[in-house]
Amino acid sequence: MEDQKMKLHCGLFFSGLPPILCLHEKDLDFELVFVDWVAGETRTKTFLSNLNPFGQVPVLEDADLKLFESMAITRYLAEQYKDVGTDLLPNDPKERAIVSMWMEIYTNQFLPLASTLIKELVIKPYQGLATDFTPLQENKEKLSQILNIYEARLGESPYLAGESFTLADLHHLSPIHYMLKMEEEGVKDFIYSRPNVAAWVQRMKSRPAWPKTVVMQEHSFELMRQRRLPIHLDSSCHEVTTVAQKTAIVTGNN
Ligand SMILES: N[C@@H](CCC(=O)N[C@@H](CS)C(=O)NCC(=O)O)C(=O)O
Repeated sequence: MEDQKMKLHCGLFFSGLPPILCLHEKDLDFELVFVDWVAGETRTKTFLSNLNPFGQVPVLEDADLKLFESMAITRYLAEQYKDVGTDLLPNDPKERAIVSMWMEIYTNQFLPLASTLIKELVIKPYQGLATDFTPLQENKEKLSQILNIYEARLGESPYLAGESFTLADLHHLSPIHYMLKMEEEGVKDFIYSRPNVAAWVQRMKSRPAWPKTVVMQEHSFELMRQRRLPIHLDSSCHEVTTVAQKTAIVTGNN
């Protein structure tokens, strides 16, 4: 019988974490296929023609559906599996519009600034490239102003869109997780110096789905570091497939 388990193709760093977190919030059974995009695995002919012509992860496969773009993936999961696990999107159109608004704020205001920090201070060092400190100062000032608005908002309600945890909160946690790992002066203080923002982050990290997400990501990273690819993990972090087609993917179809 054909295996209908959902598959999430996912790599290191922040775009992959929201779909993993969403799948755990929904308590859905899935298989994680780790893709080493830093090593060019999203640029192979196979990947481009079968999964995402834009050459990026994450990509979700759910039966006949193939979906890329992390926000499209989490919105699909929230709608398709609405009655399973945590409900991440309110029914009321006005409440739902507030969630959409904060997701737009995330994409257009928060993420460009946070992702520059992550690119310069996490990804480039990981790739063995030099950090460019020039954009960081201006970036930090803008991020600080934006987070002041978050601080005020989170003084009014425990989550961005109101009383409950939604997709809007879920997406922020991933870049914030990487920011909190940075040793660069002042970055952690963006979060910790703002009591409402700090409490919000703490509330999100206390959710049972978060440690499962981090364990899965770190386990993939560890396996990748040992070069035991390809990496297929099930929802409980067990390896479900070992070795096999990596060589075919990387060399045969390049
Ligand atoms: N907007 C996309 C961004 C995806 C993205 O940037 N993915 C990175 C990994 S975090 C990637 O696959 N990079 C490979 C490349 O661009 O070559 C999303 O949210 O899914």
